[in-house]
Amino acid sequence: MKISKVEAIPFAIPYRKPLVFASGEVRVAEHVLVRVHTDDGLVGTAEAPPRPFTYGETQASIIAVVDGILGPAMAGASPLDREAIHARLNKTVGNPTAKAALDMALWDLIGQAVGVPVTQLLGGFTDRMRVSHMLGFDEPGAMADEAERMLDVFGIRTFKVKVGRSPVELDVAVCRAIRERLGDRVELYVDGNRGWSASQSLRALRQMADLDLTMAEELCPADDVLGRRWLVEHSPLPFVADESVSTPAEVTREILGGSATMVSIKTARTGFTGSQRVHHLCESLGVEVVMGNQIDGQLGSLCSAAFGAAYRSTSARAGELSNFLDMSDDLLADPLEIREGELLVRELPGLGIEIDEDKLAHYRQDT
Ligand code: MUC
Ligand code: MG
Repeated sequence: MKISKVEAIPFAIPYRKPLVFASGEVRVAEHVLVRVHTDDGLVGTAEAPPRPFTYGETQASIIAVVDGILGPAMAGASPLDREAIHARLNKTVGNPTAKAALDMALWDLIGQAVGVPVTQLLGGFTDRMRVSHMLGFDEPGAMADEAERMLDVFGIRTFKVKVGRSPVELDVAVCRAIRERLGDRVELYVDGNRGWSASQSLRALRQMADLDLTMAEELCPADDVLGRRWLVEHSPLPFVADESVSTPAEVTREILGGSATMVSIKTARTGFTGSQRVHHLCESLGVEVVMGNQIDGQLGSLCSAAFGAAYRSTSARAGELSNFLDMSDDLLADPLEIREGELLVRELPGLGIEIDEDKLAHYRQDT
């Protein structure tokens, strides 16, 4: 089995409900579908979500790097030789979501070739993930309405609330409104996407001390090195590193440097191979993890769930797996379904992805 062709297909699907947060916003899912073909007729599939405000990648840059460098670097290799392929890919720095999508497509190929679901190849800890929903910026009442709808319709009981606006009282009021509306039926945590300074962050955490939040994510920039350490030292909550830990080495640096106490694992940026390294590293360091969301579509969410369900620590908490619910449509022939707040992994070989070719023809942007 040798890699014969690598495709990077741009597509665009509008959001019904745009997601707005401190570092940016997403109104249209302008993603890249990656297909890795082998000479024996298998096709491995994954998607790359460009996030210029986090990694500097764009849809055009992902296509250029896959078509011009990464795809040719993989050609002729066996998908089983993942470490050799990564050594070739890593001769080019950066481009995390492009590399992650290619990595996940390789695992999809391997799973199909041996007839085993990827989640079992990875670890096979459980068959499901509890789901956490991410709530983007709006007025307090509207965000409480949205959380209530997610609880009523999908049974979701964990919410990550986007914060990071000024004055901090705006987001404090949002968290208070959601807690007042849903009481102790739900878990709440916050993500600032680096929007606050260290001192604003601590002020906000103090004002929210009675709201029983479970975690605080990336409230201020990790590049504010001493301010961030000071904040983490004084934070009453576990402090999650997200965009500051896009590689295993960054995990080591941020955790040992005292700039975070938990880690968000995103398959969209570290694929399965890199996410395994992050998982094993966190396990060895005794650091808790949460499965994060890169504002993924259904393909990306399916990949996150496959990884999250594979290990004890990644499935211990609800994973952020539901933002595709805000999209107007998607590409999967057999759409994901969240029921009673849970997402089941697919029991099919590989990742169990079947693309609806009519939808792809409709949403692709290169024809
Ligand atoms: C998140 O957890 O921060 C928004 C920016 C990004 O990099 O990911 C999303 C969600
Ligand atoms: Mg985050």
